[in-house]
Amino acid sequence: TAGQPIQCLAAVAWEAKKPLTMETIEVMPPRAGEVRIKILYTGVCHTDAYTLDGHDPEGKFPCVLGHEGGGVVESVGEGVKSIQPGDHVIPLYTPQCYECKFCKNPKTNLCQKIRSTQGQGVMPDGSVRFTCKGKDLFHFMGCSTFSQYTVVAEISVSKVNPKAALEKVCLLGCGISTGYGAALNTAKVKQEAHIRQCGSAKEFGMTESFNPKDHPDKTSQQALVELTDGGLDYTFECIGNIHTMRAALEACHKGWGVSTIIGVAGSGQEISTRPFQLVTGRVWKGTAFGGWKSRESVPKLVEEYLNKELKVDEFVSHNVKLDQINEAFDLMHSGKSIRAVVAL
Ligand code: AHE
Ligand code: ZN
Ligand code: ZN
Repeated sequence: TAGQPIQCLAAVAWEAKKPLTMETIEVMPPRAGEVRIKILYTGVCHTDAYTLDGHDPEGKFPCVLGHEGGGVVESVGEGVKSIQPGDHVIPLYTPQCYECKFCKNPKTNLCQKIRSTQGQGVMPDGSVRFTCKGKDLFHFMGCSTFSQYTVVAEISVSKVNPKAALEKVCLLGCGISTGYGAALNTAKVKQEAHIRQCGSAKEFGMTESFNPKDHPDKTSQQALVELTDGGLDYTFECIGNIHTMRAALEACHKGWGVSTIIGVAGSGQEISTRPFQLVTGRVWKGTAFGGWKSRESVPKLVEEYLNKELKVDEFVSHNVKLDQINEAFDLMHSGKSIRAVVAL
């Protein structure tokens, strides 16, 4: 198949706010510095829904969504040195080129080498590798994992230990790495208990829960500050709601509380708070892909999983087939799933 177009199935997003449809698409061979991957599994993330629902200012249609995949390299383009056919890989929406000024700076993971073309839904040379019914399809987040084959830049590929089940570690392509890294790398949470991964349930180390509806006479931040003797040491906003972002900052303890934004807010939305909140020692931060420098870190996260130091299996709440991918979106919207993993 190397050097030839491949026909395969993909879930195509033809336009915003419409369900994905199953299509046979053509996937061009990888050009110089590119890799073609047979995607075996993909998670579905809220960011896929966010773009599909028309909230993403960078959303381009028609496109192939998906950015939480795992697969096997089918072929590589000219000059590709770091990856070979047969390698088990996780595509990376935050690449790592090792050359740009962001990659050279230990303070950030935000490689900018291909950020502008990635945001435009095209490969670094400005063209696309997908067609369907005679139309070009845009790429998404440099990954497009809702297709049985995809083409990505070499700098957007992490090679992982083939002993790790791709149907689990695909989730290290976004959700798990983002949450874990937000606590570890961005907020720099100190307690061991937290480093052992807080999640959404007791299974992951949760000891308390808080429902603002139980405090109808107060704002969430007022109630939380009272319940915690002055506020929380660390808060994380994961849902992309600007009101929760404010509440999460203001629920932090005066003098030292750190609030980290992970959630992606819709086009045109802005955050606000009284500057006094920052003057009095609360810190507002944000994180993308958990601050992990991706190509060097994802293989290590996979090793942590294999050594049973990092939970991954527990996040897979549902398994579906590619032609049921819209049901995976429904499960996510209804809050019934943690992660539905799609088998391609
Ligand atoms: N395209 C959006 C921004 C979307 C966004 O913030 N994406 C996150 C990852 S979400 C993972 O589920 C991210 O890492 N962003 C860094 C980047 O460079 O995009 C918009 O607002 O334009
Ligand atoms: Zn995501
Ligand atoms: Zn870079």
